[in-house]
Amino acid sequence: MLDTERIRADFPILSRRVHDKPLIFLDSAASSQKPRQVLEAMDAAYRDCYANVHRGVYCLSEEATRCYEDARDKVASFINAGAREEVIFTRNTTEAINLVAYAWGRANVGPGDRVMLTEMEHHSNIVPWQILVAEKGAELVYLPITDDGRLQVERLDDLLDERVKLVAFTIMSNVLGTINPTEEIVRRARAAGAVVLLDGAQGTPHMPIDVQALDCDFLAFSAHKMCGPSGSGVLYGRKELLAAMPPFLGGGDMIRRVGLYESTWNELPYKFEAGTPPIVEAIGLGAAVDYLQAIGMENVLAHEHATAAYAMERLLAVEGLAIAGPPAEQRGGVIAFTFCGIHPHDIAHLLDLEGIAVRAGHHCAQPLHQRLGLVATARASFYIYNTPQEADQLAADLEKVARILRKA
Ligand code: 7TS
Repeated sequence: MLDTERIRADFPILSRRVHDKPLIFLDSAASSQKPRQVLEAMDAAYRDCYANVHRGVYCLSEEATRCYEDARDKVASFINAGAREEVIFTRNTTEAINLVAYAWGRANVGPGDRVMLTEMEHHSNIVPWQILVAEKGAELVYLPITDDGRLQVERLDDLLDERVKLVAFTIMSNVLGTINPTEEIVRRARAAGAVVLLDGAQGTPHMPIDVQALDCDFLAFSAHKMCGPSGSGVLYGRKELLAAMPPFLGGGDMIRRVGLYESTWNELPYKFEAGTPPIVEAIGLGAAVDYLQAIGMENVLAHEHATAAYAMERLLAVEGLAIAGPPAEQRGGVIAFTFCGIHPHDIAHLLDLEGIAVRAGHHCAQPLHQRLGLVATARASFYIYNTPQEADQLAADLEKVARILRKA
């Protein structure tokens, strides 16, 4: 089990008050808070060794380049990439998925081809593929979910035929909390000849990820959901695929030679890192990886299973509350719910007055909400710094919300 008290002490923001109540932060699925180790690493990078990377022959630029490239090594080891050049720094998950949709998709998807997604995807793993298939005369197919929010894996055999060129799906749902049987789906998709992209925006912060064991072709994730800064994300790609892909964005650093009418491309990973990268943000991601690895990703996952199970039990005891998604054993620390027909924005607003931050809305998963017959949900998401007492407080304050609205 995690030493939550010690972890909490690393996060300066957790000691502040909101509306004169202690902050209870339950929106880490949107973006996590940052430990002082990450803040200090970024502060030190700006104070002590800041310069642009890959350009200078002077000391500061060489130091900054070393720190930036060290961060790449840390990320490569965190996801067990086979080679450091398979790790490309992007701005976030969304940009990483778009990189694949534009660079790989435009070269490999044609008329009549299919891209397979699932009904539980975030808009970031839907819209880039809609743009691609519209441009190419290809089509989208969706692996359906069950009413309790699990993928209907048994439908894969019907859907995976030779037209499916890519299967792109999330490791963990940002609404249902469902942890998908990722390894099995990757194996079956690849056996059917498809390339596989994993949306790791929710999976990577919460569980051990080994891209070689998963045998995926691409993995996209964001630093800001895993204790790192905003403005930094990662695309992992299998070397052979990345090497064969044309560039995504053109500009400085991604070229080998530029003529007036044509150019040639830099080697991996720089071919996909056009322009000045988010240097200090990548260094911050490296520090976040160190921080999470010191805790141990197995421990992070165990803490989430336990916290989600406890929070679900407490919330289900609140009259009129219904939780979307599967039982606790099959999910991470994300709990989306409806409550007594109260609009989720009202729930979030009234909880905010008690110092509790939850998200309300469709959580960038409108097709999923439509499938579930819901317009919106309130969502509490738990991370390494959340405690069972915070789940107790959430349940107690929801009861208070119901009392206030009943009187109104
Ligand atoms: N994929 C999933 C599964 C996500 O949960 C998110 C962000 C993204 C992709 C996009 O990540 P970004 O860093 O590029 O924005 N999810 C959420 C959320 O649930 N609430 O706010 C952002």
